[in-house]
Amino acid sequence: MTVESTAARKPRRSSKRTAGAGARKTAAEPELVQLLTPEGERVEHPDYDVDLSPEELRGLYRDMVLTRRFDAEATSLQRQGELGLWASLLGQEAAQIGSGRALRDDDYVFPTYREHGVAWCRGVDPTNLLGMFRGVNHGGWDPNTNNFHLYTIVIGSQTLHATGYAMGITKDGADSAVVAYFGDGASSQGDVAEAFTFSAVYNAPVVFFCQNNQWAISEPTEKQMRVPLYQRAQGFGFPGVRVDGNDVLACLAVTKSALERARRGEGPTLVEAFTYRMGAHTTSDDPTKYRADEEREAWEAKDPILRLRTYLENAGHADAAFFEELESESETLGKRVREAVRAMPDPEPMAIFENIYADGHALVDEERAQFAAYQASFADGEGN
Ligand SMILES: Cc1ncc(C[n+]2csc(CCOP(=O)(O)OP(=O)(O)O)c2C)c(N)n1
Ligand SMILES: [Mg+2]
Repeated sequence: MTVESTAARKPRRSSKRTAGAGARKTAAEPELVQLLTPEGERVEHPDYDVDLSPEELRGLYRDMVLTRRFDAEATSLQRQGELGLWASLLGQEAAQIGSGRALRDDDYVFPTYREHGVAWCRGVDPTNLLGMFRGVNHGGWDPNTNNFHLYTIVIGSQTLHATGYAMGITKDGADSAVVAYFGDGASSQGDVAEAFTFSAVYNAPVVFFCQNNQWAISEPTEKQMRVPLYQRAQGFGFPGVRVDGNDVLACLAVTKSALERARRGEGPTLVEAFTYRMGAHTTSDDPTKYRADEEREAWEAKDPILRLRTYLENAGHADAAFFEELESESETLGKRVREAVRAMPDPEPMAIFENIYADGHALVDEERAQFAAYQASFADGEGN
């Protein structure tokens, strides 16, 4: 259900569209936009819909399977000592692929550190992400190659970058839009409140896509909010909507609608994708210390990949050959990723001073000179 503000001056959808809803099967959760139930049954929603061909549906399934595979490889590589850290997206594939596939090429994404599925949709090579977690590429890639900004670890800060970028789009007179990804924990940050205020007042074309995965490391959502997260938007003067974050179709439909609204010049939307972090916060975390196994088991029944598979099979949209081929593609991806990580060279030490300021900076020059002297002190015959 969408919360519309009076400031947004957008009329509610006509009741005509909802009139027949009684005859249709609707989602069980009152506040949750859902188009595909956990049992894989296609349901209708009065405000949101997607019309996808069997090929497009298989494409979404493929994206989710390959993203999960890549993520599992990364976790294993960290356990083998090949990566310093990994933040798994396990369980959040639908939220990321659904929203990621709603984007246009000229839209811009500001991710946090767990958006591997969105990176996949943007065409960022997974090995780039792994280079960062191996500590060999100094944190990045060229954001403008895929309109996918660098991973941001300072919680919530990227919502401000996204808002500023979106305000710039308006000044350029373009009709592209921005998506800022962040988590339930990040929603408690002052930066996020500031981003909401600025984007609302300046009518910035930005979609705030919050993956409420129920946990901020060991802090449950009860310690972050008194009202459902999506309702916060109302106080800032823009719509908020809660979507089933494990339903790739609903995530696609809701994000598309929010992006279209932004392009029409109607300002921001807060999308709360209600999902679950199935794994640990990162490979440095042990969730058994603070949450019960039953909770994870309950969410396993809502698995985003399984429900789409059930739907594809029941609707006759995918056959055994498709799933077999995908399994072999998945194996190939895993092998490619493992080999690429192991072959990554250590970075050239002085490279850390590159790509900081476009035109150089006196302080960086000073630090570079100091570090060069320090490096030189290890040369034969010196420092003994
Ligand atoms: C400003 C800031 N404060 C604290 C941290 C430490 N920290 C890293 S991740 C995290 C929790 C974030 O939770 P959430 O926003 O729900 O995202 P999730 O990890 O669940 O995807 C915290 C507190 C940080 N990185 N930045
Ligand atoms: Mg969280």
